[in-house]
Amino acid sequence: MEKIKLEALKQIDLVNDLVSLENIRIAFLSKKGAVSELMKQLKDMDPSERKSFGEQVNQMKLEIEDALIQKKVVLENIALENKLKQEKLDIHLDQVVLPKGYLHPLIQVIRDVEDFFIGKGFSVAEGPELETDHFNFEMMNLSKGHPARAMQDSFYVDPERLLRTHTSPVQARAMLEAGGQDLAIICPGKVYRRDDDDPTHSHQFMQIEGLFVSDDVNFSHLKGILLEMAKHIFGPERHIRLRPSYFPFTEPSVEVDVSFVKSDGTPIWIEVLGAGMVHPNVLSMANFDPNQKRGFAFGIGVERIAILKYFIDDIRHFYVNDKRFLDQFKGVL
Ligand code: FA5
Repeated sequence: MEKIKLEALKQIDLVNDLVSLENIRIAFLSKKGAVSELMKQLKDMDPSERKSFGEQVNQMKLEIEDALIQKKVVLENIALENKLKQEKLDIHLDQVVLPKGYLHPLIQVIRDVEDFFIGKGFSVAEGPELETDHFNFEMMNLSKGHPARAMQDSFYVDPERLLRTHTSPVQARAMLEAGGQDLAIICPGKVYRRDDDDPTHSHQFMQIEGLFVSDDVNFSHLKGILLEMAKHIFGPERHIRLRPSYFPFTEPSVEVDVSFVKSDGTPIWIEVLGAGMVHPNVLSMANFDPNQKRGFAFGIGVERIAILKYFIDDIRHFYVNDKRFLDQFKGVL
């Protein structure tokens, strides 16, 4: 009896599926099963033994039944879980992988120049693209009818308002806001001129204005920071050259060229910006005492920097949104 019981319990323990479990039940508990066979011995037994034998067989039957039921619950749960797993309905849409955007090469150049000047303690200022004649010209020492206005012919909205021809009006706005206090700002932004488009000129382009006003600033500070900027943008082997020039809002004024080696190996200079010491008239119009404060200023052509840095042959590539062109600047900065 004990052998039968142990054998039944062992088989129940090892079984892994419901069909085999049912076969075990049949083998031990059905009418022709091992336990029923034991019961059949009862009728040939001495009545004195019959009772306790019967009780023991019943007890064994109960134990085997109990093990069968417990195992059945376990196997049914496993079967249910497997079924649920198989029938699981995934309602997610397939993942749509969108291409990752990147910055336009001109914005990359602006960010690079901003990084450089922010590192030097400058802050970034902004001004309106639709500017008044007053700020675009008069506050820049270009009174009405000044002949130098012809260098920057523009798009007028009405006689007093125009699309700004340079970022220099931000100098005047920032100085007025500073209320006579020292300041160091740069201002990147779009500017507009009635220029004919060609490989190096556009009617809309970008500039980065720079202005530093303090008690003891002089021309060598201007030269030093521009040289350092050129090396930051183009690499340590670059040099700059300053040529005397004329802007009504700076005195003295210079045009700044950066050294460049053409693809055939010829070294040349290419103009990238205008600069100079802020004209005393510009300082006093913005409520600074020109006997106490001096300043330097510059206006960088962003496209020119990008053209030189990335060897671009036509400025118009920057504006037509040809992905074949733009894709070349993925992750440059
Ligand atoms: C000016 O606009 C002055 N406001 C710069 C300045 C600021 C001088 C502060 C002194 C002090 P200019 O017109 O030279 O200067 O323009 C500056 C730069 O803008 C040029 O060196 C050139 O790189 C770029 N630039 C000028 N015109 C165009 C154009 N049509 N298309 C693309 N870039 C241009």
